[in-house]
Amino acid sequence: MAKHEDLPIPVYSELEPVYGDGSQLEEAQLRFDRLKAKFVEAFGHPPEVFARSPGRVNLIGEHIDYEGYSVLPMAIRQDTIVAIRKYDSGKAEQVLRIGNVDDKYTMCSYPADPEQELDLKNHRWGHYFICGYKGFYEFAKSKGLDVGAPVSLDVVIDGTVPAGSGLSSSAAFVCSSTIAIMAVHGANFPKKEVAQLTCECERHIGTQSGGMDQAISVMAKPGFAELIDFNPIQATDVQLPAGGTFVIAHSLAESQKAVTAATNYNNRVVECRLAAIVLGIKRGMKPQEAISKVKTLSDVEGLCVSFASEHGSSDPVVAVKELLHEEPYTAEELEIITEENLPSVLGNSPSSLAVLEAAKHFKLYQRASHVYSEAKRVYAFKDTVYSDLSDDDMLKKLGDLMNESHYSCSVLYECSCPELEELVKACRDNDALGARLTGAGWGGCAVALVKESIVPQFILNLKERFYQSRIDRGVINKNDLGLYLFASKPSSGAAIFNF
Ligand code: NG1
Repeated sequence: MAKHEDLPIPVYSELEPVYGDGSQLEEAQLRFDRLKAKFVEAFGHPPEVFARSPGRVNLIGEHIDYEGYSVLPMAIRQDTIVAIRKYDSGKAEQVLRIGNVDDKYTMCSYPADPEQELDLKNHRWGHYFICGYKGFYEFAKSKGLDVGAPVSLDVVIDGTVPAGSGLSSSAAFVCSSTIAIMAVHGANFPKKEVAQLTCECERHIGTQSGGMDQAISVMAKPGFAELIDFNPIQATDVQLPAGGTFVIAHSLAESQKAVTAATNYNNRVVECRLAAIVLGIKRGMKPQEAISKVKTLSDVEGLCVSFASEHGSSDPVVAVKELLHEEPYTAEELEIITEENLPSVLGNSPSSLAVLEAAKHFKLYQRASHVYSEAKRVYAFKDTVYSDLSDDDMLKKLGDLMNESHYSCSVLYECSCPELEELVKACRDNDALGARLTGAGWGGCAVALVKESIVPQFILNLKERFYQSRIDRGVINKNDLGLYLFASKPSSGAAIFNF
């Protein structure tokens, strides 16, 4: 039997296989009807095909996917739906018109040239569609597929994953767009290839992202979290223990990942790369060899483990503690160690140059300690789920691992913020077994593991403790609370709809 990741994106003629039945199905039907109506209103024709891809919550394994380490997310029910039609405008210039059911996002148009560069200084919401568009053509070219000359596309988007929330609204958008573009061109690729190509093409937005969000959005299965491995991408089902529920709570601080990339997300990617190179050199690699061969901390894990074993341990963090120093590194010191100027160490990539320009110093010790310890926690989480502990002990252990992960994100990786700290504390004070920030951080959501029997009370308590004052101050509307605070079950992955 073909492996799950080798199968193409499923194509359905009805909504049930994805949205189940009951109120969720009704809600989905309304959204598809509204999307279609909006499409006809905007373009005077119905769409040819629809695609959807979900957001995700990462249960554990933060900021390690781009270092090559496995992560453990699950898809949530909130998703992005794309309606699309392709046509030949008959003119020399073909155009991509991208509308949104939410009037806040005004119609964007772009030329149909797949080689176009995105104007990153002027961030527009439609840029995420263009990431998928460019990715589709790049992939087709790399595979020698003939997908014809670019023609015009009409598109309308409907997204329910809250933006800047750490729930991967960007990946839901990029994946559903890429899949819609693929479907309207009559193509369908294996899930693992769609996961890989969507990860690469989202980098056109300027973040040096890992592949977690796209992989789970494309490969999720209802009822399971997935252990996602990279190089090659694969997903292993993880059945979560009965009796526990994951509650997602928004800190109401928006995490603007693309806009703050140089000081936040990409900064950490660069710090990890520098930490890996320095560790390689300290373990005997020639500086030039380390610069050309070492891309991630997983590349030098073997060297760190062999160092640790000389000190009676198997933990790479031992090497970090001995070989790196705790005080932040200056650019000058790193240039002496690497015998090279930093821009060329980082291959002069524009996004890395922006990081170097913005950075005062580099916290290599702290970032590497986080990555190696977090990578271990992911496996400890999975092993706990498969252990023969009683349900109660298992849930307690999982909660402890989540708490440790949050501490590491907050103190070593410094990707939390005051609102997330307040929220995580409120979750723990209200009997969550564990709580942590989820996703990139610097705002966005926390995820809490809560005993199923107390979920309604937990939600009420959190409303009182964290949200009420914000409702009173008008930060959010009380009727919208359900968008920011909800329990979530593992949902389905990407799909194409031909009605
Ligand atoms: P979010 O929180 O969705 O922006 C980002 C990255 C992930 C991963 C996490 C941190 C993208 C598309 N996603 O997720 O790959 O690195 O941060 O664990 O950049």
